[in-house]
Amino acid sequence: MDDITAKRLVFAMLDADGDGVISADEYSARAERVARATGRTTDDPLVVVARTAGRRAWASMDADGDGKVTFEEYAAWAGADAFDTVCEPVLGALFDLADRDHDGRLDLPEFTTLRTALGNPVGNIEAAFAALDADGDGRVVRDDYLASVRAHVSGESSPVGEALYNSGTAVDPAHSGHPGRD
Ligand SMILES: [Ca+2]
Ligand SMILES: [Ca+2]
Ligand SMILES: [Ca+2]
Repeated sequence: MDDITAKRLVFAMLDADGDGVISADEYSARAERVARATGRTTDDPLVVVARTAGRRAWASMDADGDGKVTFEEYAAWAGADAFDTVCEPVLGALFDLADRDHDGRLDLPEFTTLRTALGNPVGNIEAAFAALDADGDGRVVRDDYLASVRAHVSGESSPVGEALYNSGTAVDPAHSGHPGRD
């Protein structure tokens, strides 16, 4: 998978309503969905951390400050540097919401709750979990999860990243620049 394809897959998931831009509400809804799915209250300190990191990430993506993140803005922004400074705190905070016993590991039901709330199809989640759980102990380690997503958005080969983000809707021709039939 090339770099631009990998970024398109992530963008398609972030652009939940498929209108071609990631709105602030669309992005912030992710943290709120994970909070709800994990049974946390809106004032839970971990929810506040995730919300704050998410707001910061979205603002840094909207380079021209017009309140919309286009694919061009996202593609120019996404990569290893942005991941390390902005994305990792967001994904780490969301992971922590799902990590009920705070041991830095998620079992399959917890991982499924997290990734479903973030918009992944369940079939992809199970494949990603299996790939991430290298030692087969039924737990996915926080650092392994973050490293795999980092590899995916950095354009490195990442089977886990592909499993997480590749879905039928993500490669919808209507959003990939091909002319439509209508
Ligand atoms: Ca949108
Ligand atoms: Ca913008
Ligand atoms: Ca845990």
